[in-house]
Amino acid sequence: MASISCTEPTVHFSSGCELLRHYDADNDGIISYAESVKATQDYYGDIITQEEAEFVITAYQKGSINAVCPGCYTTPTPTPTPTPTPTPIPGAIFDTGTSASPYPSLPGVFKGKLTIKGSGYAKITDIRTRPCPGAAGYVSSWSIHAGKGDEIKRGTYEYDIEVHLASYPQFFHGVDKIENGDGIVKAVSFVDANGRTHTDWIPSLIIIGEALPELTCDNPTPSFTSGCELLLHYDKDKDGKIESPELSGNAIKDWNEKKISTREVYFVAEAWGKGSINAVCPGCYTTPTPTPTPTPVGDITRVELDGKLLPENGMLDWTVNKQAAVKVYFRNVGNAAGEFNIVVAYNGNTICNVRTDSVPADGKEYYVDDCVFTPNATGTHTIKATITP
Ligand SMILES: [Ca+2]
Ligand SMILES: [Ca+2]
Repeated sequence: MASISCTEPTVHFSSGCELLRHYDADNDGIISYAESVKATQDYYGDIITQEEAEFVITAYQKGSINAVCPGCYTTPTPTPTPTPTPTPIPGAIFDTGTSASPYPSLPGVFKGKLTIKGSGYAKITDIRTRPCPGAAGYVSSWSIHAGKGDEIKRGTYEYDIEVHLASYPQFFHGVDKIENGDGIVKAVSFVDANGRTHTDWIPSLIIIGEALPELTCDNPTPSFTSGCELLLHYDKDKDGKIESPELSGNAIKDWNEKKISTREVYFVAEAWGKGSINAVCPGCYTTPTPTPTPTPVGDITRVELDGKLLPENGMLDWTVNKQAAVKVYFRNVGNAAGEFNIVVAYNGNTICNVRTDSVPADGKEYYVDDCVFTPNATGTHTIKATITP
């Protein structure tokens, strides 16, 4: 087992010296009995290793920190009064502040829930941390579950964050959340570099962001040419309203997949809540002009019997026992091509029943001539042609 060195990193501290200084709670250069007991308790609480605890106990036994690590403890210079106020970090919209007892520390992955107080919207542009004394703790990468562009709505809304931390970042221990006037960060888990999960460790976090303007009906949104177009896009059934399935099944789904922004999903939700698109963007939705149902419509234009035009009243002399040809002219005056049934009858008796091929709706005249009959009586009779699709 490697022994602890005063200058090399230990499992949870940037050096053996920092380990001893951490347990010297009253900063007098001496590990008291009570301070050594705290180290033993932390070992039994799985917060530090046995080796680290033994190193602290050694300093207790030897009477001072510098007896173990020469030069580690320096008499603190008197603090000037008043205490200088910490320099605000440019762009910080929420800062957990500095941890008074930042060790024990380890690299690892922190998962938590972030709330930024106030009103309106902000874009999260960076998440940073503070290093422990003597270390270089930093954020290597971060993500926030907040839709396209990492936009958040201020207020009471919680967003899942994941922060990957390197070296020895500052931690708050034994806490489930850190809250101040700007926001709240809640602990979900911190999985350290040794694979151990802590549910009450929160790193010092600085959330950098910028305010965002509200979306409007007429100006471009992050994903659409206007707020109106955004609402029309999610009105999938084109009825001028955003129904619950259009909000949850389409807009929120797209937000989850980072296809639209938080401002956009709330804009759609506003139209859902108000019951119509035009309640949010007056005049945005217009009733679509109904497209006419495609229907073929037949129109008999004239009927010929053996090449002679049947007169208007449909009556013509004919010769008994002589086969006569019937030719029926017609047009399709509808708005869709279609086949037609043409029925020719005289005195109520069907002479023939013809099915046409598909006829284009071009209004031009077509005809059928495969209809014959043989009159069995002389005289003048009524002949009638009808057409149906
Ligand atoms: Ca002490
Ligand atoms: Ca709808």
